[in-house]
Amino acid sequence: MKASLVALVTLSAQLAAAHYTLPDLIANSTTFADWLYVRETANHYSNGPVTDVTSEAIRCYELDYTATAPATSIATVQAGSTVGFKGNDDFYHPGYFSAYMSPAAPAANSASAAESSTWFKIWEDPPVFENGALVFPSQTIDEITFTIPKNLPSGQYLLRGEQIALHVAESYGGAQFYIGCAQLNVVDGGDGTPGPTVAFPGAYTGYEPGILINIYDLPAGYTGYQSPGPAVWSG
Ligand SMILES: *[C@@H]1O[C@H](CO)[C@@H](O)[C@H](O)[C@H]1NC(C)=O
Ligand SMILES: [Cu+2]
Repeated sequence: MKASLVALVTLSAQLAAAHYTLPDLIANSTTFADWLYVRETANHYSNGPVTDVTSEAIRCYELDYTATAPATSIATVQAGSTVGFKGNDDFYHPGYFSAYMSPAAPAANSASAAESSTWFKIWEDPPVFENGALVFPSQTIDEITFTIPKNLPSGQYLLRGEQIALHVAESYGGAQFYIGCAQLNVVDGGDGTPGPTVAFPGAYTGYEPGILINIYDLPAGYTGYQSPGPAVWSG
């Protein structure tokens, strides 16, 4: 009995360790402190994922819907520059990475910002279908980086990084969403019109072939990973 308790405790520790958060904004080639520019998430201690795509948590997963945004700083970044998120651990799970942005009114640190259909996707790193199997972006990296589109108009934005982990996604609600939202003031922007836009919640139903999928037993005639959400706006 004692041995099985030890085994259980060890297993729980491994499960907890196999989750992660995205607490650090990367900008200007610098990795900033935990939760300085990224809204602190409700899983800051548990590291657990969001699994309900219809919940408010799917937007930014804030610890507190009213207090977290104003408590978080706003980072000034240049359009066309490289930004990203560093995790608190390697992104262990096989999954699909993407990044979205939304204009944030009245400001990036407003709790009520970006609650409607204003989010557009600026980057993705999908699995590749090769020799009958899905090959996933590296699971030994602990950061993702990408470019703020050069033509993005200057202004206040939220930047939402996401991994949809797919290791237990074969049943509805099994996919695990690891999310972080950074608060940005974009400068030196252009006159592009970002789109198509979606809302969070709303962007996903949970039944998309890129979310409800058994990655270890692909359907007959499978032709490749279909990214959930809108197409990437590259500016
Ligand atoms: C990044 O560099 C720009 C240009 O020098 C500067 O205005 C901005 O404050 C820097 N951002 C951060 C988060 O340090
Ligand atoms: Cu996990």
